[in-house]
Amino acid sequence: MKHLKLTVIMVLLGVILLACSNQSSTEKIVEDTISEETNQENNSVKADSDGKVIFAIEAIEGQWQYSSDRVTRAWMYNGKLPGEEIRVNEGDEVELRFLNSLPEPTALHLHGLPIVNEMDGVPGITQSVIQPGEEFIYSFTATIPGTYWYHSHENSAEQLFRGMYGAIIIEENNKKEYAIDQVVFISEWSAMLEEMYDETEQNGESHGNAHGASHASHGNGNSIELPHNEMMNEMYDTVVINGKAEADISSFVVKEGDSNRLRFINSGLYTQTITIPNHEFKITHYDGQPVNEPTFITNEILLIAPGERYDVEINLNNAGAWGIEIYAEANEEKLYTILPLVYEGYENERLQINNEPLSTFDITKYGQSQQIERINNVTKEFEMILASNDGDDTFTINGKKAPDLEVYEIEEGDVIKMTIRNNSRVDHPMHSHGHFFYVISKNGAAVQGSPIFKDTLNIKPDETYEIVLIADNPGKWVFHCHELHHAESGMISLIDYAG
Ligand SMILES: [Cu+2]
Repeated sequence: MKHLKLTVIMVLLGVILLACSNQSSTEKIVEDTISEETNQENNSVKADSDGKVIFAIEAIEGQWQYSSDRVTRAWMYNGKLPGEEIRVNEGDEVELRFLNSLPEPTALHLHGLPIVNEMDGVPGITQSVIQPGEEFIYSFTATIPGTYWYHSHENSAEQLFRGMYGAIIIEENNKKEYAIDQVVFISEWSAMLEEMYDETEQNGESHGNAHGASHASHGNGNSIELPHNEMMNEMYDTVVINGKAEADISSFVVKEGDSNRLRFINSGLYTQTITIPNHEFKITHYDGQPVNEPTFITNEILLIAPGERYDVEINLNNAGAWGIEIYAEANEEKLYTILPLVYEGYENERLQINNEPLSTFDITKYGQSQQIERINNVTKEFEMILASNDGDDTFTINGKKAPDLEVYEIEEGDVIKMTIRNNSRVDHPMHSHGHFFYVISKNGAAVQGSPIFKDTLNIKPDETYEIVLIADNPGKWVFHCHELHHAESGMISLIDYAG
């Protein structure tokens, strides 16, 4: 069996990618007159005289209590974890006036949104990194409704771990009113990792490559040899739901018949499983995009990989106190938690979890099929071979390791068919910036159910998918693994085309 040393994994955790930039200095915020507050309870949301919706977002350090015995020094957007929710209407012009009050550089990626390239928030590719004390205005038009999120794209494994993520919800025009419309962020936390990060900082080392040097002698000074996934399982100890753990996780308190939309977002590093007990449920959206004619299903486990979103509607017709089980597929024993779903009047009852046989949800056979004309005229075909070598300290795309990027050269208007194959031993949730894509086949079998239109697709070991991406948004866009350790260890490619 291949092994890697603790030293190596710590380098892997710490490397800042793509940090250098030759682009012009950060844009300065423009002072506009703020005429009206759109939300009285939320001082960070304003509308200006042109009707623009403006959010003030500050990245700031603070204390965060995950649970009664887990307090951490977190990095948060507006002091919240998850960060300030950006909820806007379809068609809105939106500005995020972002201020970096952290001790280190950062940048803000708008995950899933089909925005213009300069707003994509990838230092070294689309903008200069935002230094401590600097500001940057992210602006976009809320064109396509859905569940999105924003997060750091700089030193991202550490910055997301410390809390730098929040939801962006674009509500449909004429949208259905839900009694419950709520985001459920799933991530993980690690006491060991926090200690390691803090130790690096106390030693006065900069973030990034410093981790390797620092952590080589962590603990008793002996390196521990472990495969990548076992090292992960040693480190991460807690599942976090909406910034809370264990008994501090907020319950959904519901009434029978309540209409609902639960927007699950995986902001962590593990593929997580969601088990909704003794209720029918529908999956209405993949990565914010509607499923064609979803049907109610029961006793199916939903897998959600890093970066993915699933909107779920539960048929609330079975009053009681229920526990939605959420656990990491690769570490059920340690990374397991329960999200309570409690009907009014049952608050003091013991939570019941699923006790029926379960199968795994198959995205390729769900909902009704539908012809998508525009994906039929493929103009270019590419491969994306995902691999790791030398004991998983390096993750590659077509044998290349960032910053030596595999570049897919295309032109505006191309219809690209990409065959993605995972030759490694771990999951790779691949995320395309600035574009959704259609999943058309899995392991040689065509998708039978609803069209699958997503921006993040998990490729498990030995799986092969074909996707079709339409080049309708020119720029330099990264297409990378959202297990951020893998991205920081090389698994990043680039789609590059002019308009
Ligand atoms: Cu990966």
